[in-house]
Amino acid sequence: MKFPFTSPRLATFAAVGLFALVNLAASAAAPVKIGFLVKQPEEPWFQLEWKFADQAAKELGFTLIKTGATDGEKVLAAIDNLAANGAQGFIICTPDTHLGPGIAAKAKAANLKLLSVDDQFVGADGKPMAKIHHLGISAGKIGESVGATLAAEMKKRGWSAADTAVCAVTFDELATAKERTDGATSALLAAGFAKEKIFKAPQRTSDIPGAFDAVNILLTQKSSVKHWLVCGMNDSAVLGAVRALEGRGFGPDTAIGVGINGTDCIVEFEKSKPTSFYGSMLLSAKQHGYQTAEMMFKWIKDGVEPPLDSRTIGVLITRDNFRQVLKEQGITK
Ligand code: FCA
Repeated sequence: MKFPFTSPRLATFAAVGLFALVNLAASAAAPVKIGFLVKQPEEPWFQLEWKFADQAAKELGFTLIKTGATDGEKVLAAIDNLAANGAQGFIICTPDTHLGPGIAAKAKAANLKLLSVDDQFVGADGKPMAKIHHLGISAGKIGESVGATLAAEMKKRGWSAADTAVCAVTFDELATAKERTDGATSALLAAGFAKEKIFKAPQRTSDIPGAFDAVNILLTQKSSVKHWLVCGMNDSAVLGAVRALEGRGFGPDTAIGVGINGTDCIVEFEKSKPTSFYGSMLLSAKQHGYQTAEMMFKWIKDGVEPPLDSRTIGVLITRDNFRQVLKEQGITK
C-alpha cells in the first residue's frame, strides 16, 4: 500500500480536512457570546426583551451581553466591545433605523452575525433592508385592531360623531410606528369615522414627554372637541396623551386611548380608578427576547440560519383581563 500523502491531491484533501476539523473543534469549544442592544433601555418593553433573552441564555447555555445603545456612537462602540470580547453575533433594536447600512457593514467586518428586532433597518435608498434578518411586529394589522377597538368603544359609549375626534400620536420617521398609526386610522375610517376629524400629534421624541408635548399642542388648537379617541405607536405615546388630556379635564368618561406593547401600561392598569388609558395591544416580549436570542444561538452554534423576516401579533388587554393575560405570558407572577 502506498503512503496516502504521496499524492499531492490527497495531501491537499487531508490538509483541508484537518483544517476543517481543527476549525470545528475550535468553534465547538468557543463559548457562545451574544450581544443584545436596545435603543431605550428605560422602557419596560426593552427590559422585558432582555429578561427573556437572559432566560434563553440560562436555558441554552450562552453568555448574553446587554447594552443600552441610545445613539449611533454607542452602537458602534458596543459592536467594537462585542468583537473584542469574542462574541459571535448580536441582536439589535437600533436607536435610528437609518444607521442600518453602517451597522451591517461594521458587523460584517467584525465577523458578527446580525439580527434586528422591532425596528427594521432602512437602506440608503429609503427602503427596508430585506437582506438583514429581522423579527418585528405585524404593525399595520396591530394598528388596525387599535382603530377597530376605539371605534367599537365609541359606539358602546354612545359618543356622537359630531362631538368626537381622533388624536393620532405619530412618529412617522420610524416605519413600524407609521404603519401602526396608519393602520389605526384606516380602521377608524373603515368604521365610518370622518377623515377631517382625525388629527395628528407628531412626537419629537418617542417617549411619554414627547407625546405629552405633542398632544398639548393639539388640544390647544382643538379646544371644542368633547370626546377624544387616542392611538399612538406604543403605550408611552398613549400614556403621554392621556396625561395631557387629564391636564385639560378629560377622563375615562370623555376620552379613551388604546396603546401597543401592553408591557408599559401595567402601572396604569393597576391604579385603583380607571383612567382614559382603556387598553393596549399586548405584544410578545418573549418572542422578541427569547426567540431572537435562541435564533442567534442556533445560527452560531449549529449554522441554522433564522428566517429573514418574522412577524408577531398582538392581543387586546384591558383593566378587566390584564392580570390573567400577563400571567399566562410569564410577564407577571
Ligand atoms: C418599537 C417601539 C417599542 C416596541 C417595539 C416592538 O421599537 O419603540 O416600544 O413597540 O417597537
